[in-house]
Amino acid sequence: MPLTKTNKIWMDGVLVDWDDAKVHVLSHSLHYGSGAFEGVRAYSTPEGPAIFRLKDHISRLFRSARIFMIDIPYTEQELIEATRLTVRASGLEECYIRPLVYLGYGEMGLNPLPCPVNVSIAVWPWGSYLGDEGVAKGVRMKVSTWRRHDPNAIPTAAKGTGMYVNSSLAKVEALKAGYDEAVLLSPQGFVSECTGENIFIVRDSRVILPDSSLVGSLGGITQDSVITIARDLGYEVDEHAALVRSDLYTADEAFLTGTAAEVVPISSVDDRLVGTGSPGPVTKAIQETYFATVRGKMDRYKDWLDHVG
Ligand code: PPE
Repeated sequence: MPLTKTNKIWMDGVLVDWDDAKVHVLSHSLHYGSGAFEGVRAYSTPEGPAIFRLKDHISRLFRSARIFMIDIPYTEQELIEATRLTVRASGLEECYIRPLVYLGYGEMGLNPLPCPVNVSIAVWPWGSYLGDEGVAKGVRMKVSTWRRHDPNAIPTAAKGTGMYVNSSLAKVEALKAGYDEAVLLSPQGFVSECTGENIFIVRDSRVILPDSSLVGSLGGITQDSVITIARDLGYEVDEHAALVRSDLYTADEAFLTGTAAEVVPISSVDDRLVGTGSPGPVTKAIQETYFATVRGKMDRYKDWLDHVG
């Protein structure tokens, strides 16, 4: 589906028209994948549009940049304000937000250090990433033949643009084989994460997820929110598990989490139904609470909302 254009994109301190948000073909990041980005969402709440965990996303952007030795020429607070401004300018009640730090046109060659650091923030309306049916009924997963990154080949704690070549390979493989999404194993064979989401299983009402340092998965902000929600709902959470692919086949329930995807049940993995194949009670309770939280209906989690003003 083509993107729905919005009014303005923030580029290096100014709001420019959507059609004018262009970069030079010799931008370093275009050639070498040398950039960092975030995915954030704004939701409609009873008090107007609010951005979910904006501060945490902007902090992660700065951590990603630090890992790549990219010096962002703004403060965290400035990018928080710029994000609010861009959402306000869109006039949208709900949108996806894509802050991007990229190296621009300057010198060619692998050394990124001499290149100018550019920042953009774009917003657009984006429905359920894995489809409304996926959110309601669950998605069909395939364990990818592609492995997730080795943290000593590429730093998995960063959300680096170039790293997503791996995710795209896995996504295309899964789609071509007739599945909705891929789950990737770590180089050592443990369940790591999906192409753009973290993964959880449920067994005997315990909520279990891979240890992100062990398996090189991104420390997801949705994952973190869901861990808190699950504990508050009274479930025991094991966030340091080492899961192998057969744990996915034998789980009572499984689901994935991400800003774009939100909370999505998994109906099958490699053609084995997870539980009954329909979303289970723990997944449903967590999903329902997550949607109520992001839309400002849960007082307990109001601190996670950043009102656009
Ligand atoms: N793992 C990966 C590889 C990942 O890209 C994301 C976010 C997550 C886990 C979940 O992180 P969080 O959003 O903080 O809960 N993926 C972003 C980009 C997705 C895309 O396809 O583009 C997102 O969800 O915005």
